[in-house]
Amino acid sequence: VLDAFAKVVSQADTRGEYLSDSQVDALIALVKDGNKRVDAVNRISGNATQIVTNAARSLFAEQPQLISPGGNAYTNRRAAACLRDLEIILRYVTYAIFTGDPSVLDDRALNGLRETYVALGVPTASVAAGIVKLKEASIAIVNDPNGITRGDCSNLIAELSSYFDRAASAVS
Ligand code: PEB
Repeated sequence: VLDAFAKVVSQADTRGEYLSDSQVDALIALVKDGNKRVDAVNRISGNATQIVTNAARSLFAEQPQLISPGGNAYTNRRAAACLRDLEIILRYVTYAIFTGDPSVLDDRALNGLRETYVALGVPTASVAAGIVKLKEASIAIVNDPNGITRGDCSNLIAELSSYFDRAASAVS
């Protein structure tokens, strides 16, 4: 599990070199925009229940076979497991956007997740569709212009998207 700083140090040490100017510049940019990152984390964390519930509701509306008899989210127990899984993914994405590095997401959540779903008979394409819904809802909340100083968040949003995409492609 690395953050953006630890990763650069580890890479430089592997080469036995000092940090390069471009590496330092990238980290300075990350510090300068750090408040945006923390705001994004706070907004997602503070609205996590809503993000997860709406993503699941929308997934089940589009794929009603999931909650019909024989479906993988049929019975309250399985529907609850599904909501819980989406919440876990969302939580690890907030860690990744906070640290500016996906390794915590990769190591603690995505590693082996696809194999777990295949073994459980959970339809992986449906999980991926659920993650895309988490992404859309999270971006809408992070980009909400109300109650925040406006600024250019395009890089941050692109990075945030990449973590959801990474999760979706890891399971599908
Ligand atoms: C991953 N999910 C499930 C299980 C595990 C995970 C390990 C089996 C154990 C259990 O049921 O609790 N756990 C989860 C995760 C991490 C972890 C992400 C990361 C650190 O430790 N079913 C659907 C939807 C989808 C879904 C498509 C989007 O139809 C999920 C939600 N996951 C789902 C369901 C189960 C499950 C388990 C329904 C229960 C399956 C079953 O018991 O038959």
